[in-house]
Amino acid sequence: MKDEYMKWFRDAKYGLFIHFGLYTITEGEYNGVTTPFNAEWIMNHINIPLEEYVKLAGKFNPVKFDAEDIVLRAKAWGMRYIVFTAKHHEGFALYHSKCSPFNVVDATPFKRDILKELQLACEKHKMPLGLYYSQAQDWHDPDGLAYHRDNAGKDFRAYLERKCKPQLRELLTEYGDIAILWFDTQLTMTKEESRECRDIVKELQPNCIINGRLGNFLGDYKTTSDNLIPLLPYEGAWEIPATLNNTWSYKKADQNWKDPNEIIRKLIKIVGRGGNYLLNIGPYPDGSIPEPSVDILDAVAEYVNANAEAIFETKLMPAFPYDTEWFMLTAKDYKLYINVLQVPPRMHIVTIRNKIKRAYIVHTKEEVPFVQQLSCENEGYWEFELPDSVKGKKHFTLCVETEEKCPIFEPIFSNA
Ligand code: JFZ
Repeated sequence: MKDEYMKWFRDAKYGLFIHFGLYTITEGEYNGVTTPFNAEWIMNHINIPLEEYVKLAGKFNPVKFDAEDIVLRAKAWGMRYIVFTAKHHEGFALYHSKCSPFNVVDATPFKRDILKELQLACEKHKMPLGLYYSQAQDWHDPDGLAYHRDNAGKDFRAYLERKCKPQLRELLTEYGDIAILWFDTQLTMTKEESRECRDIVKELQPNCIINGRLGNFLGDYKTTSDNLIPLLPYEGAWEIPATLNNTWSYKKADQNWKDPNEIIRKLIKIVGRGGNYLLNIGPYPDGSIPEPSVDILDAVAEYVNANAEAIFETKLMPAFPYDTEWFMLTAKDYKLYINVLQVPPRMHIVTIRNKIKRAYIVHTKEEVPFVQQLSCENEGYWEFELPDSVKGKKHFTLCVETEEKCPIFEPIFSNA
């Protein structure tokens, strides 16, 4: 298969995004002004002069950053890969870059190579590591682009040759196997410029997967707009980058944390439609993980770990024609998973035509008696007798083994 190297990614379904940089120190606020949007954009959005912004480096000292803890938490949360900000739009490198002294080792009192620590922890625990890299926007380099700014007069080719391409080479030769190169905001890059970046990745690490934001349709998969879930199943490989509140890097003023049940619902929707959920944390300035993020991901992990077979290695399935609130579907060959998010007093489902062989509760393996017949409107009608072990629970998943390889959903209007 031409994209065999993509298989692990398509099966992985659920990853941890980490946004960490100088912007973290601001917590979304500078000189008493709170940025109105994402905290990692603060320099751009509230117009902090570069000569002021670079002084943040002297305060960067995340002494509680613990790569081992982060990787072990990601595993406990059921996440199958990590994507970490090696260099965001601010231009600051979270690794010891030899081609730019504006980096965590040379420019801060912290002096530790954060990316090296994360790489070693990921290797130790067999966690695929991806790197976020802003390949066009660089608000520190005089020839790097900036969104919503006049970029006329900048020599972008000079920036590509002086910083972007050498840093890609550093990242792909000095930090082990890189599972994903997660590019971002190509802005006015030409197809040729995107192609040059792709060629470096594939020359140095052919199996490294490239996301859609390299630009000019040269990625290996589709990256949706932030937090935007496609309504219908999507055949290709795709991933949605998403937040737990409304910012990527930590923002004191943004305590709009999402409910774990909303995250579970989104995860099942995304997986059922063939995608990956890349869910973000933005560590505090001291490097530790915000408690609300931990609480949410711990709660989501209860569902993910109890029902892992209904999430990972699942396959794309046709769109279920009804808008259901209390359950959502995922599928494998000869298996349909009914992910019950609000446990009903009686469980019956219509409009599925598959022939049931057996049904069981995923997290207990308890067999579940069932009735299969036609409804008064001649639709497929399934009814299940739920065991006491799931009554009163927040959620559970029922696996229905079917005679057929793929789900068969009734069209809403048919004369059959
Ligand atoms: C970008 C970054 O600007 C942001 O700071 C964060 O890192 C996010 C994950 O990626 O934001 C984007 C980029 C592209 C789109 C939306 C937000 N888009 O294509 O819709």
